Amino acid sequence: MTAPADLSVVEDAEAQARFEDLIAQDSRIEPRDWMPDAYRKTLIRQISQHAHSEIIGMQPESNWISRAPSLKRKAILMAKVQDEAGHGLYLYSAAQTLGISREEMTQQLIEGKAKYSSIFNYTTPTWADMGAIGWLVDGAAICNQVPLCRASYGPYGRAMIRICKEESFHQRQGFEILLELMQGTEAQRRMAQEAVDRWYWPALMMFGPPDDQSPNSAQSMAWNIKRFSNDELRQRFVGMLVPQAEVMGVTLPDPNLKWNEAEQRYDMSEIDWTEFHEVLAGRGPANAERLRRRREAHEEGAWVREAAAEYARKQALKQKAVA
Ligand code: BYC
Repeated sequence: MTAPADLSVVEDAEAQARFEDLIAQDSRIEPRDWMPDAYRKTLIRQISQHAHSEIIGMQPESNWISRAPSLKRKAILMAKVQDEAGHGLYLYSAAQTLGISREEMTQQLIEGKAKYSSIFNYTTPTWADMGAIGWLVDGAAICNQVPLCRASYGPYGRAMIRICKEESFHQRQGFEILLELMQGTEAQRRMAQEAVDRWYWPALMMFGPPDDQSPNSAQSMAWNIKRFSNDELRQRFVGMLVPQAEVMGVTLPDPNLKWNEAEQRYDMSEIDWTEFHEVLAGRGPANAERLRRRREAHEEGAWVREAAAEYARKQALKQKAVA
């Protein structure tokens, strides 16, 4: 007779084999499926960081809603910021299917223990920054996120499909803001160029460290979470920007940027990785302000959470009385 302990070893081995088979077939892993702990942890890490990025990412733009130059621009920007709140919520929900609660993730964020994208620690001093965020930041997000629609974890991939559709609209509205400024006065053209100068390098950093310094890439690619490496996506992004910059008439702020026909890639200047690590360590231009505002919003929203919990409690009591 097989002892119960041995039986669980056999079951684990079978579950592991089933998981590996699903990955090998490029199928999806669903919340009901067995998955290795490390796979679950990696997904929680990436999806929660992604959700936090969307939520913190609302701040640099919401700062401009009341100052947008026309009613039309105000309405568009408000819709975009609302979309970002929605993206955060889909992503928190996807992470919750892996066994972490929304409260736990929120706590990690407001205590400063969770990462979110480095890009949102930069400031937005002019209206043109709204154009640069849409064009460059959402553009980088699309490059990074379209492959994530095929991520092996079902709830993440499905959330990404909807998010990417909205990101395309965001990217176009940013392009259009910059295009309009570039067709305006000398001062408006300068404002647009300066915003591109400010956001170009931080946008390239969004893709993460160079491949040879990316500790998570190899395993995430083996699990079909990531489909391309950080450097591959960075190259793809630059390839997308070059013709668009020409149409707009802005200059990408890299004197060494040049197509290398022999290697079929863009040559470019070295990214300032010291700046990237400083921002990740909490010492970027707006890290402290972003966290302070997030904490404040969390405290201000306490009554909403209490009211929702009380409503849910009363509804549950009512349903129990009916049953
Ligand atoms: N910022 O081994 P690596 C948006 C961390 S929201 C901060 O390459 P991985 C939008 C990385 O987490 C855009 N941290 O990691 C919203 C890791 O640290 P841990 C957000 C970064 O996971 C509002 C360490 O560095 N998009 O579009 O294989 C308005 C080593 O890196 C960053 C996503 O979150 C960074 N830039 O690859 C407008 C996309 N880069 O966790 C727009 C989903 C790296 O080991 N995430 N780190 O402590 C991903 O695709 C991947 O997680 C990354 C990094 C490509 C970002």
